[in-house]
Amino acid sequence: MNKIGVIFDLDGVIVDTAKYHFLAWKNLADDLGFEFTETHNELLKGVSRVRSLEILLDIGKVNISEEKKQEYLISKNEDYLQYINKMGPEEILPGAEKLLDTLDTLGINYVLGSASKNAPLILKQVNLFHRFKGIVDGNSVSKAKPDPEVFLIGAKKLNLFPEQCIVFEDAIAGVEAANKANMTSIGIGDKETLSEADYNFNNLTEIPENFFENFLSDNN
Ligand code: B16
Ligand code: MG
Repeated sequence: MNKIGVIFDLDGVIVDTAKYHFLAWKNLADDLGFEFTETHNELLKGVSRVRSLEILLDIGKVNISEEKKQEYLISKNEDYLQYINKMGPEEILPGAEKLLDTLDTLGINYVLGSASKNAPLILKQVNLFHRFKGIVDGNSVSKAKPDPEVFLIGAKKLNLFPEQCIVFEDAIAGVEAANKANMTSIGIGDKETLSEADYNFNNLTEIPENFFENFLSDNN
């Protein structure tokens, strides 16, 4: 029996939905009358929808009622979903499908561990939903990353202890969550930004063929 499992973040690891979040948040900022740049958008990566809105309102120095916030959360998501509904398998990031194939061949189970409440829809759009043994998303957690909750639930779905789980993440908050959960963290993206990760790769095409075999022999 294999004694390791994998937990994948979604945005920035399997697909790049950050560009659609950007367009939708920028629309809201335009309506509110302030500039929202791609650099600002970096601050929202891996962060929950509610927290993203708070960061955006801070950037624009806008003060609004709770009721208005709820309204904006709904309208931003409706806007975002227009882009998501047009997504297809061609948007899967390079190396992702090959990596899933490798895990299937090795008999290693994998689940999703994403902050997004839209994660099931996105995975269905790109035709990967059926491949995951479980989905942990923004609807399943009460505490957002960097809290380890999302990954600890993922470990339960894998029937594994946290130490047996390997997490692929592109956001600082996600790497922190994986480390707090006592899992092996793999940072995907800028090595300097994700310096807290146990391993770093620029993207999934860089994962060596024998990467998981080393873990299997360590754990057996
Ligand atoms: P939603 P991940 C995260 O996905 C995104 O990186 C982040 O920018 C977004 O705010 C969050 O999902 C919530 O998304 O509005 O769809 O619920 O990286 O955790 O897969
Ligand atoms: Mg991410």
